[in-house]
Amino acid sequence: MSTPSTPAAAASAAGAAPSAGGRLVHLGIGNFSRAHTLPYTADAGAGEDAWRVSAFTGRSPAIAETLEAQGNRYGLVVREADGDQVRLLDVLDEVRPASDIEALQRLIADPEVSVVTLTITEKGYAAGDDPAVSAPARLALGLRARREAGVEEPIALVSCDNLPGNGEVLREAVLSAADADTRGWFEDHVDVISTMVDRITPAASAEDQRIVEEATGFADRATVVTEPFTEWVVQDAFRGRRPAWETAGAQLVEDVEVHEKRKLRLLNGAHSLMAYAGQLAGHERVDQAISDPAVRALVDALWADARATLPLPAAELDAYTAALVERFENPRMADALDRIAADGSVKLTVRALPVIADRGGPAQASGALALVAAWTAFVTWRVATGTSFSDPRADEISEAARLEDPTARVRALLDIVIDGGAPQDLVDAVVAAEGTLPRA
Ligand code: CS2
Repeated sequence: MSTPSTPAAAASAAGAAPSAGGRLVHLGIGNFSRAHTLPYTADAGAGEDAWRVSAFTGRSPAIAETLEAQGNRYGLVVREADGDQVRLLDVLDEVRPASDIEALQRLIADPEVSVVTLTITEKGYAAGDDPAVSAPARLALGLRARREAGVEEPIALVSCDNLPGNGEVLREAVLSAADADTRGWFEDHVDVISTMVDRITPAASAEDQRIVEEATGFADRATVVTEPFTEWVVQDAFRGRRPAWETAGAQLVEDVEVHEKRKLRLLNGAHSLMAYAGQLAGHERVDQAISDPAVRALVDALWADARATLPLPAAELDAYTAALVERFENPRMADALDRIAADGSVKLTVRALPVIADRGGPAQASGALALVAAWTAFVTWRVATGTSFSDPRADEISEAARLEDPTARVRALLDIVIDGGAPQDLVDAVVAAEGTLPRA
């Protein structure tokens, strides 16, 4: 399986264009990667040019068992406005639980592996340096094994999560968990790549599994459902071999930052706003929320703020937001607001707070402010009604949300989210904005 690792081989690989097949490791296989990164890799080359994937799960190992039991193939349902396109994906060679660190080290130490893609969610980058709970820490152990094996071929770590500068965030997370020798070796051997990923991927149902079986004859227990739209903008900074993702529609660019900001502040910002304000207004799904004029007005106000922070032509932003409305309105997607509501304490710092800061403070950013207020009001409502919500800091949030005095409550909630504490003008503005949100 491996080719001999020599400096000469490394030199010829350095600066190499996308090339004939290889193996990549994926960390955090979930619905999103099965609908996005894996199809791009599957479509990047066939036959001798095919790339194969060894994947690891996130915290729950369940998907590894499900996929192994069906030969690591799975069905992808692309939900078009007027019907479904179904295809079977066969790009995975193995799927292992995250806890199988030995297998990860063996793979990363193999010179045939030159790419690691990650979909570990926003909170995965702040998981610390304990390999038992942190993917970046496990990756640091893998890189240590590669260094100790004397592999000279460059390896690229490709972040596919919704964070601005996700490559830099990944670099910091891996380096802070790595031993000193691996930190010293890193610069010459490892590329860290930022990417912007986009494809809305709601949870699939048993009915979707039936649709795959009917269309293909394959009894699938790992079906994913997604929208026709897909976008991947990848920083073009690989020294080593990689799949020719551009042949599958990805864009390789020098700088992904503006693409990341556009997507995070417009798509993901609106998503989070709908997730909180939409549920407070009595909705369960994205298409219902965007069709409610009161929620739509909030989305438009958020977009007005976000657009003012983006260095892009108005016509491009008009086209982008118009396309977003269409994507959100698609009733066939049945995308649950509660899926998007998860992990608000991490998402707000990316989707709302930087917009408020770029606008010069809450008084200049009522649209982005409403997103923060929708979150504080949402968690307060969930705690008051004894309904759980998913967040890495759910315990602290619940305690803060129980405070009776509105100013003390909002301050305590925002202090969880904002390093160094929330400024008073933001706290006061959020308390006032909570009162203006539509309620069921
Ligand atoms: C959503 C994203 O879960 C969320 O917070 O906003 O999963 C969103 O669907 C994707 O980023 C779309 O590309």
